[in-house]
Amino acid sequence: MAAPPALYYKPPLPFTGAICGGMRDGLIVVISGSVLQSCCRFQINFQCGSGQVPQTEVAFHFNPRFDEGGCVVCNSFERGKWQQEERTYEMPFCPGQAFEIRILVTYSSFLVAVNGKHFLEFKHRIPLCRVDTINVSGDLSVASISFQGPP
Ligand code: 9QG
Repeated sequence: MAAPPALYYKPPLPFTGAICGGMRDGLIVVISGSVLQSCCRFQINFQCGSGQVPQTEVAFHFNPRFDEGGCVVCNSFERGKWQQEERTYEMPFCPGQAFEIRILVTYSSFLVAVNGKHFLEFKHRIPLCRVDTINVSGDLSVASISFQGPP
């Protein structure tokens, strides 16, 4: 089977793709794009397989919401339901503006930086070895999704 690409260029949304090289400590996933002017929400999911919720489990759901006063909801979807939310009442994204999200995967957590600044940490709830797919959807456009870091 061919290896998944290290770069997805201008993927149409909703997008589901394999994580190049699989999840491992030191992997950096870079998502460049723009928030739509009319944005309510968008989401980035690191998930187990390419099915849709609720058929698949989501290890990390990153969900900026403009329709709730500007917050970012993080969660996992396990055993058929959404689990405990971790909310940040800070909004690093602006409708109509470009962004770069860098997600560093470590043995213990996802570390998210937005536009070059650390934003939040989400500790693993699902073992990394079960996570193999990235999914992006909602009110944004994506210029590229790339994977950097250890082979
Ligand atoms: O609302 O919250 C995160 O805790 C749910 C949302 C859900 C998640 C979840 O409906 O939305 O954000 O797949 C979904 O339904 C996502 C997009 C309690």
